[in-house]
Amino acid sequence: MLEEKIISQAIIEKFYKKLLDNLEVDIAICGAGPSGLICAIELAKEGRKVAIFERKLSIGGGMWAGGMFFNEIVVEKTSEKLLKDLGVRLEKYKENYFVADAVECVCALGLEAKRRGVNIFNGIEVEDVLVRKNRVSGLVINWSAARIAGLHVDPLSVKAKFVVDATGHDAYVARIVKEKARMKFKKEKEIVFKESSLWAEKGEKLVEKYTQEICKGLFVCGMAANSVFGLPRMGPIFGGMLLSGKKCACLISSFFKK
Ligand code: 48F
Repeated sequence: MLEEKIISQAIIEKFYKKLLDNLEVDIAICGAGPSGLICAIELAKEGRKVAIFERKLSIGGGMWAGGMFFNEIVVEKTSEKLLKDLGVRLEKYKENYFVADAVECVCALGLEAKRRGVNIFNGIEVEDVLVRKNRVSGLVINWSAARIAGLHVDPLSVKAKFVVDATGHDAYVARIVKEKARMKFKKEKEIVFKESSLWAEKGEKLVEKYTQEICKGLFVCGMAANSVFGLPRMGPIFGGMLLSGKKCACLISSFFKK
């Protein structure tokens, strides 16, 4: 015997509790692409309370489609271990080039994040930020479906000790902080909000280097970092995304240890 009312009750009660539990978190990450997922995993490993808000129904961002829908991804030696540790099978293609199935990578990242206790809210997008005492202190969220339907629905808010912009090429959160919250960035003169043309080697090196706290409480990682600082995109190579997410987690973690 199956009772539809009980099925509905189970879903509503469980989700309601999850949302309530995440109205205040240690780290709120916007975007469940590779950089956001790795960042979340590393922080959750240390016992931090992490929530990710992803506007699409699916996690994985640009990782599913490899290059031009050819769903294989390439990583360098420096990040091979990060994927291996998640159980992803990699093949050495040439010295310093490793390939892995893109779908396997996304699934492994998602599973690890869930197993580590990361709360992933898919279908929910970030539309604004909370700023208190000149510090980014949380995210303002809403159903992606409301925007798609063109409905005016007021949002809800989530408090966070740290916020991560892992929105990829859009650098959405950083833009909002600049345009709406009108905050000044630490390296104001270097901020351009326009990634430059594809250059794999340069883009990969710089994405990790430029992963940082851009104003109090707000970190950028992954392609969002390149976008904010006008650095080259790197195309279908993903090692830099993983290393950037990991670096972001280390930087945030060091604040907790202070
Ligand atoms: O684009 P995405 O995969 O970002 P990433 O982690 O990785 C970049 C690579 O995929 C690729 C590349 C190769 O190295 O350059 O592009 O930097 O994932 C970003 C995620 O953020 C979501 C978006 O749907 C995607 O899944 N996102 C963007 N804006 C919002 C958002 C928003 N306002 N609210 C919630 N999610």
